[in-house]
Amino acid sequence: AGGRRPVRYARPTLAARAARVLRDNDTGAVITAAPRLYPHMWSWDAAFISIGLARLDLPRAVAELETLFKAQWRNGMVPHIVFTDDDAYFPGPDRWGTDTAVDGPRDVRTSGICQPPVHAIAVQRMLEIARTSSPEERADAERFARSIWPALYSWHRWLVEYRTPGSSGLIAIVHGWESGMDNSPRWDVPYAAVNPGDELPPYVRKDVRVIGDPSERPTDKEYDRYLWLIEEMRRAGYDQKEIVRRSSFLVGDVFITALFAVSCDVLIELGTEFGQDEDKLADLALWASRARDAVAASCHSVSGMARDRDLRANRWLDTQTIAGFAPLLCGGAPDEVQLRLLSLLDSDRWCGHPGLLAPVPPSVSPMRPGFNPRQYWRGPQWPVVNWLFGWAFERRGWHERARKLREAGLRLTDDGAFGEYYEPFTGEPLGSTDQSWTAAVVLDWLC
Ligand code: 9YW
Repeated sequence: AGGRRPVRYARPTLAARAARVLRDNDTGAVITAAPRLYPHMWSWDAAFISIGLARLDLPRAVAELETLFKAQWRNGMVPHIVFTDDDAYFPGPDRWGTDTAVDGPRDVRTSGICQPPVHAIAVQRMLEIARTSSPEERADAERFARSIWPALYSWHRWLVEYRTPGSSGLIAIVHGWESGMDNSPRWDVPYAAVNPGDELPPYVRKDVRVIGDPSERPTDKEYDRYLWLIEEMRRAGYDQKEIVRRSSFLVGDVFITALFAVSCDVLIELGTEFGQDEDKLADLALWASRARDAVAASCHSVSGMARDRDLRANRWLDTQTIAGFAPLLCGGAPDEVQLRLLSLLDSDRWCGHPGLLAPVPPSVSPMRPGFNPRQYWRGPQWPVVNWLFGWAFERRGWHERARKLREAGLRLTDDGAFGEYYEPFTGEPLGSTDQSWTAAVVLDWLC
């Protein structure tokens, strides 16, 4: 990690540095999520990266999403990692063993799980940006949005077809990595039921070699469980129905469900503009409304916070984290609940905490027992999560709130280190530096 904050960059310099990070992380084939820690393409990172790139080089932004969607599985799943040849990251393609998966892609090697569906949002944002540019860029972006639409639709259809088991209506994940919030305390209860057997093949972590301070990363015990779930899936040959039926982890993820609802709305907007099939637009409308209802139904009666649901143990997970604000992303909760959530978000339990360097919502409330200001998804602030709330607030017409989140995000990141995540009180960048998606959202905030 990058140590203390030496300097505050002025905006033009910050923008130039962010652009350089994206250029430097470009292998020619993909823009890696981070230079050393993550030498591959990650699914939701690629979406954010394309948004940042759209300001710099639209064809490169388009190519990035095309590369991701070339790795889309034949059943519609967009995989969470598309591997490059670099072997500095574990688990790599051999450990995943998806080469023989029936639905896997040909020609590329990928992981066997997914990540949050933010890709439609990225396409729409790229289009908006291109429309402020030249007529050629505008036409290119429109051509791209039209051509990628069916792949986005089939990705959303996969989430509905394979990942909405049971009656909660929530989109289910089969691995904490699918949430994008790997070791969030959201998953502590369901992970406690994952028992890595003696049959877990041995492995050596590589992340802790790159990040000098292992306390910023998930623990070994957590990693055993992550690897065990992969082992289960691999044994099931990545047959989704089988995995959802049997894996030892199955959780309705309220944050993904909210993002899905709003991404379906965005796809409808794009599809309407580009004359896509009416039946498909109707599907998307139905999926969006079910997802929104599921998010609203998950809200705790006292706190108002949205909850994940452990679908194996059949119970709500009351752990309060940033994901509890999911209804603010997609709407659909009763006004009174929404107001409660907004005032909670502003309160000293979250953004209004007097000790924060910048009023960016931390991954876990600093007032919560177990809050850890340095460890990954257990306390630090993540600029991309801030971007998502800002984007959603803008879309919902809450311009002043969106502006404040943007300003706060820029205050957090003006050290120019482009940390993967930040210590909320000191603003120390943690995890990787020169993280691509951080640079990308900073670029979007600055333009
Ligand atoms: C890992 C790449 C990814 C993100 C995830 C984040 C982290 C990878 O990095 O996971 O090996 O721990 O949790 O959301 O996509 O930036």
